[in-house]
Amino acid sequence: MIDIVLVSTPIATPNGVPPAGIFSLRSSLEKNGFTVVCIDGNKFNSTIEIQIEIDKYEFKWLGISILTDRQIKQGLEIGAEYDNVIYGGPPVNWRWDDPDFIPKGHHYIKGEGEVAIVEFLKGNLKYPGIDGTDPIEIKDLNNLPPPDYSGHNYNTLILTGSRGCVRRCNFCNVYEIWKTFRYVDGEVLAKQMIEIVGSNKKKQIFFSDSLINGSDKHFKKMCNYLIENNHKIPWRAQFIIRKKPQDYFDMVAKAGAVSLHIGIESVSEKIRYDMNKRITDIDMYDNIDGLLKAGIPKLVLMFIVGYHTETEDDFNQTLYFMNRYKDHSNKILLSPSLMSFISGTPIQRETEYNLYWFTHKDSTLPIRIKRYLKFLYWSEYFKYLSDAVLDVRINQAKELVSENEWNDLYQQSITEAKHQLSVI
Ligand code: B12
Ligand code: SF4
Repeated sequence: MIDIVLVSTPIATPNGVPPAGIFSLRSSLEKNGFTVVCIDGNKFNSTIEIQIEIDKYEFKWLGISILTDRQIKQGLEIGAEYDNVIYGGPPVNWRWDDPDFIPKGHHYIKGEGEVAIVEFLKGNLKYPGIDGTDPIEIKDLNNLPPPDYSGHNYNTLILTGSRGCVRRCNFCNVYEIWKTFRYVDGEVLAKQMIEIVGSNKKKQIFFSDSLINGSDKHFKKMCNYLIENNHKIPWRAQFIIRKKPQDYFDMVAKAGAVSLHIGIESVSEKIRYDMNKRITDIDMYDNIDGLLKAGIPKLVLMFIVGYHTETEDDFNQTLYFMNRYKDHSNKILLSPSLMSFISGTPIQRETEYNLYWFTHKDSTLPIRIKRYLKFLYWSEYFKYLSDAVLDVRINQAKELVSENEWNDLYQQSITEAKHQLSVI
């Protein structure tokens, strides 16, 4: 009899990335003597197929991992067939407290699961986070073993170097979910990378951190350990811009970074400060230029189009930016999002902001959509986007207005975008 079968709910765009939650729980459980089987829901085509796989095992508990709100329905469908179920994952934090949400007798754990699930299996149902009580954060991440992916073949492995964030951008909910910033010692993290990759040189690490260089001291420690010990492990991560010399960017490249996601959000320095992003123009350009010069193969630059204080002049700086880097578009991928409300963000709670959002003449939905379409048009023109991404993004914006309104906005945006291109 296995103590627990852990199953992850499939996501629509897995990109070959493993469900790190269940493999992180597995290593903590096994360290404490429990037997575990992990089932990656992405490997199956339907709920029924997942249940058939689950039914191959005799188990005491079934743990269902739900990554985003989009997986809630299927997660509940899977669990509905069993009595001995425990749920976990980010959406559980804000949806599961409704007493009618899950069948009687099912359990759930809020927050980080590594310690709580061990306590649950030991029978300690009073441990914080279980069945609606407030969870507590794990103070020292150094005590957690890295996720155990053994027996499962992935080319990319997710690893966590830190939880929480050192920044406070006002459109973001990360620091509401993970209240304190905690990190794994840089040298310990480098050793975990080496351990989970093993002898397979093709494997890549994908860091789940909000910012891999949130603690700059430990980031440098990790990079230097990998460089000094000649470990060439490719890794991808989210990276924050800071004032740094060129040898810092060279260190990042030498340590194995193959792709860095950077939240630029807006080309306008004023808007970045309004967002509490607090990155100066000088630092933004120095970092992009420095990372390109160091030879990082891919920079994924994330943008928010249509922030409520953005004016046409702020937005138009985007075109200058795209033109400036056009010779590097094979190394730069632009990832725009249309500004929207995320629950739990400071800005969503500000009444003044809400009034502005709904009533201000410079920040109407049609204006925001037009800017977004121009952003997409220019990105495609300069080859910063793939066609697949372009279609998905256009369709997302299309859903926000009526068909007639969409056709007008589309025509106007393309005409204006072409005109602006012709005069740069
Ligand atoms: C990597 C990642 C992805 C990857 C997916 C990788 C994968 N695993 O398959 C990609 C890039 C594909 C992705 C996509 C999306 N993502 Co995402 N993603 C993340 C990210 C950065 C890391 C997840 C991770 O691996 N964490 C590390 C592991 C160890 O943590 P964990 O999974 O949370 O598991 C812990 C606990 O949750 C708990 N737990 C988990 N499962 C279980 C099960 C049981 C039984 C128990 C007891 C406990 C438990 O214990 C674990 C250990 O502490 C998180 C943010 C973050 N830093 O966590 C966002 C995050 C999960 N994503 C989010 C979102 C919104 C999305 C998208 C919807 C974005 C979009 N608009 O397209 C899409 C959804 C895709 C889809 N089609 O469904 C949100 C979810 C919020 C929500 N309520 O929906 C998050 C929290 C980011 C955020 N701050 O908003 N994502
Ligand atoms: S947007 Fe990124 S840098 Fe800003 S608070 Fe959120 S996770 Fe941190």
